[in-house]
Amino acid sequence: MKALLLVDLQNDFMPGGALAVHEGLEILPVINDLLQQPFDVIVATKDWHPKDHGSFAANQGKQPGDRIMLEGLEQILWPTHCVQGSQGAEFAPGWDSSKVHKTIYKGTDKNTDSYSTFFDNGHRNSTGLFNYLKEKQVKDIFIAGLATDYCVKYSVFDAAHLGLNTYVISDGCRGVNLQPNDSKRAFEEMKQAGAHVIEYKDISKNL
Ligand code: VGL
Ligand code: ZN
Repeated sequence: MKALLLVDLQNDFMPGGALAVHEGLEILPVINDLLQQPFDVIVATKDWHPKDHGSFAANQGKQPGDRIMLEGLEQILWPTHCVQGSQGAEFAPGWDSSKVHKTIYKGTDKNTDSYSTFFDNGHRNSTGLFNYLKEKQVKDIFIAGLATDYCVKYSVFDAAHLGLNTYVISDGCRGVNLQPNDSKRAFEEMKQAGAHVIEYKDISKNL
């Protein structure tokens, strides 16, 4: 079975949002094209933080971009984003979210961030995504969304390590780019981890 995994297509990651990926809107035509393809399973994720989340700079009396230790892990601090139940945490407009079969929530524990859609950053708890994919007998996973250099990257690493045939649709992703080449480097690291980095125009060859 083949799954499409759409990562964090939420208002706060789009232009005007709290943690905006400046080119985020550019992926929406690709996302809508992907949603026309014959995937067996379509999963979307939501970054879904309690308002007292430890990754929010404001909760630590620090600035976004500062780094702290959180439960023994280095944590980059972010602007307050994707607070559970807020408008910023809703799916962004411009893509057909009615096609999603299952939504996975992550980052719900205030003391641990969760870039990967499979496990928290400490690999201590799972989100339920892998169990769901196993139930559906998914062997191939196609991943797109936001942000290339955080949640997409770590989801791709975990998918590949879990033994899934992992494809990243590069034109269906955009990054935060705290450093200018972070997204480019992230795609290289995903390849090193065993994932296939493809473009949407090559999807039919790989589906
Ligand atoms: C993300 C930073 C913090 C992401 C989520 O979706 O890539 N990045 N929370
Ligand atoms: Zn987050």
